[in-house]
Amino acid sequence: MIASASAGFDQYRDNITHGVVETIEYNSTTVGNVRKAMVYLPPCFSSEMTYPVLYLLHGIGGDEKEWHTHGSPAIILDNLYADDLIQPMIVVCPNGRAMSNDRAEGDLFESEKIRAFERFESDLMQDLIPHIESCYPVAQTRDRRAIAGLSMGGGQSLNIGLRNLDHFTWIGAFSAAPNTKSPEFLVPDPAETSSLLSLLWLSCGDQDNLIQISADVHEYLKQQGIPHIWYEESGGHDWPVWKNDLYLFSQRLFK
Ligand code: FER
Repeated sequence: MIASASAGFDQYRDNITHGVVETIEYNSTTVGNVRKAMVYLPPCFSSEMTYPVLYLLHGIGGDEKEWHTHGSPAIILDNLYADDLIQPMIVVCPNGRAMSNDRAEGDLFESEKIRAFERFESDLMQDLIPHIESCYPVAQTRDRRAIAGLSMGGGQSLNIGLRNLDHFTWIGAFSAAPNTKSPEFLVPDPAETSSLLSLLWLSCGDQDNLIQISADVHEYLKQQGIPHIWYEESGGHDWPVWKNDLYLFSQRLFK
């Protein structure tokens, strides 16, 4: 039984040390332009340290700003850090729609835009991660990178994370969307995946129409004996669920 976030977890506290959020730009060879991402540096950030990185992905209606506009990740993580409940970490929120116009506008379900969420794997692996690792004092080993996201970003986290276990060992999918590949495709070799993973987290609101996608992945993982967390919580396809997920998932990272 996993207890949901305690009251006030997402309320700004004056009397603690705060992290810093900045917008960065990087050159994407994948898309052929300059792309934006948002970077959270933890409280007491020092370039003398070496930090692990969580890549935190948005949904179909969002962009690199979505988590910070709706999910208060900086407040949630600052509070957890003040209470000594998380490891200090850098959190990168990219734009997961890897195409030249990556704004969330027009018909979001258009096939070109859905394909752009697939193309993001190359943008992340070839362009963004190398950029982050050249600009920030971050660890460059597989056990010091995490990937998680909500909905389309949850599907991307499973699709990209499980295919690149030489780069990520902490993977989280919050309310994963229909872009999620089939569990058999995601985990063709259960023994190998089990031996490489540090954490595989699946969660979804019990009122979410997409819950069957996560439940099917969970069922397969269970059948195959692959260690993972399956957390069904009360709520729909919405921010209270994803904020609660970030609060719980981040506490398990890099420990
Ligand atoms: C779909 C329903 C929902 C779908 C994607 C979503 C690709 C994504 C929702 C979200 O990101 O919030 O059929 O197909």
